[in-house]
Amino acid sequence: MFSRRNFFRGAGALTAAVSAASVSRVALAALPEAVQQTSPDTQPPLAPSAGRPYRPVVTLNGWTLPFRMNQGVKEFHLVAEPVLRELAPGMKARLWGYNGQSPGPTIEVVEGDRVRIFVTNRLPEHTSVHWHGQRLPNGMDGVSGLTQKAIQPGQTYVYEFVARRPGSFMYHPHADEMTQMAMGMMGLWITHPKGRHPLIEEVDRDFCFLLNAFDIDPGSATPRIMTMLDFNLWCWNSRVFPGIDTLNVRRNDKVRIRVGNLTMTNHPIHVHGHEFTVTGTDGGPVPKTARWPEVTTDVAVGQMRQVEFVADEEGDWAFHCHKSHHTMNAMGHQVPTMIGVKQQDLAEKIAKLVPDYMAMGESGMAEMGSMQMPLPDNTLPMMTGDGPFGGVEMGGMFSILKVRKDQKPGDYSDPGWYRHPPGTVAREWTGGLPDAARSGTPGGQSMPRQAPSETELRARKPGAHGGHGGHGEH
Ligand SMILES: [Cu+2]
Repeated sequence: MFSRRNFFRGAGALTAAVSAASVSRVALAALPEAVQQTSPDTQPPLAPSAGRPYRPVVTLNGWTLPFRMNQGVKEFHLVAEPVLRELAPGMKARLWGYNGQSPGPTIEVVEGDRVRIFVTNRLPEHTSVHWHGQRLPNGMDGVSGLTQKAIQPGQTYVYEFVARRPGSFMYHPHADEMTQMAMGMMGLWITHPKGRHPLIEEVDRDFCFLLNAFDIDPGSATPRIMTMLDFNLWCWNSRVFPGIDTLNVRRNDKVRIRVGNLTMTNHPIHVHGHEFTVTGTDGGPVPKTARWPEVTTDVAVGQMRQVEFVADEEGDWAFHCHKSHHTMNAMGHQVPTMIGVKQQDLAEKIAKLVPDYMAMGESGMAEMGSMQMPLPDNTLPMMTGDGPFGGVEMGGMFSILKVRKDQKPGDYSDPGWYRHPPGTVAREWTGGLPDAARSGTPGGQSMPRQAPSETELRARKPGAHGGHGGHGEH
């Protein structure tokens, strides 16, 4: 929950050290409170304390920054600082973020609001904040060197503009971006419409999260910032499965999910059991004539996608990035394909040299999800997670949409696993099996071959006994 400690009370040394900086002590005393968040759990929606009403969003494994109203202006206080973030139980990372977490808190305002954001820099290097997607005066755009001086360590800068367009936006540094975004500095910004909007529907549940990625060697805690593509932790809001909270909704709820991508590659975001439409981007609402149904939408780098659907099918529906390597945690790469390779003799020989050596991958990688291999401290298994029917064998960008008829309106708590009605779960077939149908012609219709080739490949089929389906090696 929030920690309402006075940020400057615990930082006397820092305040003294920066007394010569650009903001005087009197001005500091007038700053809005820098609320800190100490938990990586999804916080409940934060109803607005003043100003025009709106239905607040829920940030997955995140929270919304409280504001204070000062003579009609909504004031926020962001503190850029090093943070310790739990990526999933069992692994913490040394990141940079805002107000105690990476990503920083979500900022929620209403179309037409005048907004003032104080940004205090507690990083070891300069920074700035760019308000991605906003219409604003050029000097408030946050590009250090181009539109403002960089915010030096210890300094506080103030940004002020009117939130002109409703929609889904982001914020992130525009100073030493490669380092600061690779370290986790980013956040969401939601501008709610000020009244009924022809292209923005009211919804029952409004979720949001950012796609981000880290490269952290197993056993270490600080991201490698020079990595360009080969990240090993694919995150939603700096969390990986099974650390990502589930999206819990009531059946027939109208659901909106806003996703922003601040990684270095695209992510096709996919939901099971429902179709959605993309109703908006960071460029604004999509005209109704330009919407079509999808079950996957690609979120490219630097984009936001806002999808909507009616959650009318009860169950536990997988919700994930469709790049299979992005639903893996560390160790998912640089492992040779061993499918079909008999490793037993080899493993015994290697074990004499490397006592912990395990042969793996002979029949696919699924065994990785269940094996209890010795792991270095502070890392996660490549794939993991236990569902009601066994191992889920996932990691990274994976969560679950839980649709329940008895989920209370406004209740975001986890209802547990879905209880399937009798007869509605796929099951083993135990009756007789017909022989598999085979083509009677030796080589296609247009060009029959003259004789079977000597180098014909055989399929290895484990467990194909009793002649069903044709064993490949008789
Ligand atoms: Cu992905």
